[in-house]
Formats: sequence, structure tokens, C-alpha cells
Amino acid sequence: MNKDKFLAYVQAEQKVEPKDVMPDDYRKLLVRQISQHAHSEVVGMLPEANWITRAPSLRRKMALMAKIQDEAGHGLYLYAAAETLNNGEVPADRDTTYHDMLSGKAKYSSIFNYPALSWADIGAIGWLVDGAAIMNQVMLMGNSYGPYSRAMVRICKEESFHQRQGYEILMTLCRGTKEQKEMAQDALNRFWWPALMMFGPNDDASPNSQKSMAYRVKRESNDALRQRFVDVTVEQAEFLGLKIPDDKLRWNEETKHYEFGELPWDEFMEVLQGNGPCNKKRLETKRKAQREHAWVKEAAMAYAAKQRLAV
Ligand code: FAQ
Repeated sequence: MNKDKFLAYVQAEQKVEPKDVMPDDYRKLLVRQISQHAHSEVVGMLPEANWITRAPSLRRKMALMAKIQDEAGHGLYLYAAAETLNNGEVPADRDTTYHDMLSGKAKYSSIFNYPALSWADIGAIGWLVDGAAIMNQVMLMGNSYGPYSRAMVRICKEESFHQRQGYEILMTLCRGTKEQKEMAQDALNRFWWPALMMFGPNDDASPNSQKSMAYRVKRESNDALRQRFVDVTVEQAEFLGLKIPDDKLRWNEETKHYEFGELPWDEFMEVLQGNGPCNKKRLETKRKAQREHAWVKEAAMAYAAKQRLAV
């Protein structure tokens, strides 16, 4: 199939499946995005895992553990979806994609390079980080690659629960003591701008967007999704009695959207280059786990091989 025919096919909302013929740059674009998305899910477990032993009650601990376990599952669906694109020329097997993350070659979401310093941060991660992730992922349910699109349907169902558990943590803190409310405000102050940066660079500085939208991988632009996130989140902050840390934030009656200040793009670039507050720590934690738990993988592989021989 030539590229024009392929474009017409996906633009007519037809799904592409693993054995279908597809252009190389479509395959590469998907492997890049799906595997980076998978890395985000598994690195994203780390800031929250830091709070499991310190959750303030058994109920909170159970909900947090369930959420973190869900993120591991999301990573699994996504690595499996990426693997369906492996064709030798464009390597996408799990070991290769995972090692690209461990070596620092492949990216994961910038947001997970920020620390979770207080219990309120766990609320802010659920509310803002999962909230931003859902805004982006609802659009991805309609992407043109079948395995990725189906993985997103399952992931989105679980993300809604994550967002609510975060918002509920903050609601409890905001109705608590003065110190608890201050802790919630401090978490919002630190997570607001990094959450907005999750949507990626502005549209005019986004090198992949045009191709991705033509191939119906991305269905909406970085800026359009960021604007929608701001529009729904400002009102949620008002309900909590918290102030968004942006002096330029105001409702525009004509556009029916909130206007907001310029994002700290220098900080975004630093984080992408590996110089965020936790980049080195996150990668070292994952590398250490890979080294120290290699024997578990080897034992599982040996057991699977033995089972196959027995059949
Ligand atoms: N962080 O040309 P664009 C979650 C990179 S899941 C790091 O606009 P694109 C769940 C981008 O890769 C969160 N890098 O790129 C959870 C590209 O570099 P490359 C993750 C970023 O792909 C919650 C370059 O900048 N979600 O949170 C970021 O068209 C709680 C130029 O950018 C997904 O991955 C960033 N924020 O659009 C888990 C969703 N933004 O690859 C645990 C799927 C951009 O050319 C706890 N991904 N870059 O070297 C996407 O929708 C897209 O890839 C975007 C970026 C929108 C992230």
C-alpha cells in the first residue's frame, strides 16, 4: 500500500492491525510514543510508591497500593502493544524498549522527575497528573493503531478512579486543619506548572504533531488538550478553596476559555535533558531493580521453558 492510500485509509477512521502493511515512519512513530508512554507508567509508580508505608490510614494505603498496581498493569498493556510492531527492522521487543529507557535514550513523562514531598502531593498527583493523563488518553482511545487504541480503553477506565482518589485526598485535607489546607495549597503550587507541561511543547514547537495527527495517532493538539485541562481544573480548584498559582489566569468571556500565563519552558527543556530534580534518582532506581531482580526473570524464563518442553 503506498503512503497516500494508507493516509486515506486511516483518515477514513479504519484501524490498522499488527500484520497489516504500514509505512515505516508510522511504525516508528508508534513505537516511540507507545514505548515512552509505557515507560511513563512504570517510572510513574516511583513517586507514589514512596508514600505507601506512610499513608495516613489503612483505607488510604489500600487505595494507593491498588492505584500503583494499576500503573504497572498499564505499563504491561502498553509494552505488549508496542511489541506487536516489532519487525526486526524497527525493534520493539520488550527488552529493547525497556533498555532504551534505562540507558536514557528513550523519554518518559517529565512529570515523574518531580518529587512527592508530602501526603498532599499524593492527592495532587491523582488529581492533576492522572487528570492530565486522562485528558490526553481519552483522545488516544480513538487512535488508528488497533492494539494501542484497545489498550487505551482499558487504561482510561482505571485512570478515572485514580483521579478521584487524588481529588478526595485533597478534599479531606482542605476541610481539615489550617496546616492541612496549607499542605494542599503547597502541593498545588508545586504540581500546577509541571502538570501543564505534561501536554508537551506548544503546537508551533512540536515537531511530531503534524505527522501524528495526519496518521490519526494524536487526535488533538498539545495546546488544545492543555486548554481543556485548564478549563476543567480551575473550577475544581475553586471547589477545594485552593488558588491556582498563576497571576495571569482569567476567564475570557469571548472565547469562553481561561487565559493563563506562559509555561516555564526552560525548566521543561532541562527536565527533558535529564537535569530535573529526580531524573538521575528515577533511572538509578529502575537500573538497580533490573540488576537485583534479574534472577526472578531468569527463574521465570527457565520455568516457562521447562513447561514448554513438558507439553
Ligand atoms: N515529557 O512533538 P511533541 C500518566 C517530548 S501517563 C517528556 O509534541 P508528541 C499515567 C516528545 O516525546 C503520562 N517528553 O511529541 C500515570 C518529543 O520527543 P521525541 C504519559 C515530552 O509525541 C499517572 C518532544 O518532546 N502519557 O501520567 C513531553 O507528538 C500517575 C517533542 O514533543 C503519554 O505518554 C513530556 N511531558 O507529543 C502514571 C501519552 N512532552 O520523542 C503513573 C502518550 C513532549 O521526539 C502515575 N503520548 N515530550 O524524542 C502522547 O500523547 C505524546 O507523546 C505527547 C507528546 C503529547 C506526550
